[in-house]
Amino acid sequence: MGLFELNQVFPVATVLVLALFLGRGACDSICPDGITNITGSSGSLVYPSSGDYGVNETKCWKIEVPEGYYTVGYIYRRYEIEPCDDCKCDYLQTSSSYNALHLTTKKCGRYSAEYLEYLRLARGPKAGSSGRNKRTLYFRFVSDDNVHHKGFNLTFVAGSVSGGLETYLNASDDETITFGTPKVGIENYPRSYAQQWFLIVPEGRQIEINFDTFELEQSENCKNDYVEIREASISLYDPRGMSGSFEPILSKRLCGSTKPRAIQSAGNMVWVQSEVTATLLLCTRDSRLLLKQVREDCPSATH
Ligand SMILES: [Ca+2]
Repeated sequence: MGLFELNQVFPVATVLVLALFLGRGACDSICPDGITNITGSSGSLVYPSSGDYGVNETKCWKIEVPEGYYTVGYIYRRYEIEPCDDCKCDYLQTSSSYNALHLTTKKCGRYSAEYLEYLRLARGPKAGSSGRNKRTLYFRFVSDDNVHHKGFNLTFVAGSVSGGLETYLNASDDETITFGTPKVGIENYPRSYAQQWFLIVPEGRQIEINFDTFELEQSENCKNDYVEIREASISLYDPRGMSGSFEPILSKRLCGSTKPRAIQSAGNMVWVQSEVTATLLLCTRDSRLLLKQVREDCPSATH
């Protein structure tokens, strides 16, 4: 229905906008005022920065996360866009493709910050994503000539691939746990292998990870073998499962043979993903990480 309405309504606007810009030799009708580029592994998109949005606006943004990540996940912290039937007054559109951006479903509505926070807790750290193997996400905001609201505020984070055997490790007070690839120090790690570890310490405590041995194949952007580390969470929506692939990043992909510095979490749960591809050529030995629970009164790890 939304798309049908879009096709009915937009040809007129398209002709007008094109006519305006042909004279200046510029641009297209999707984002006539250009695109604001946002790059990084996480960040926010806020519009407007204060007050209400203006009249007859068309604003566009492009979010791009670094190579090595799988997708862009996002969640709204503020969402106040004039509600109308089929969102034909003011609206927000999202797409991983620029050319399809103006054709995607128009979204509008007003949701309290408390409700959005409830959704975040219930559903986990993302409301939407750019899709599989898409590191780019576009947003397009359009307003009409009356009734303005406070607009939107979203946070985004690069999403990672998760996979392999899941291992859950709990540490009690001041306990140190050692874990790593199979038969650490005895054999090379397997040639095609993935594993994820969920590290859990009592609430109110943090986790410190120290690398004892670290020797993985070196590759550009660690595209072959790597270890990456994020905070982890449990969603109210599915309390059976822990996840980490869209949580705050504690370390980007790590590879090579330089031993990484200690990593310290903010929360009491951490996700560690290790992936080794079948294209492994170098003869590498093992990687081992030490999980050490941190007392609240311990000094911070060096970053
Ligand atoms: Ca309006």
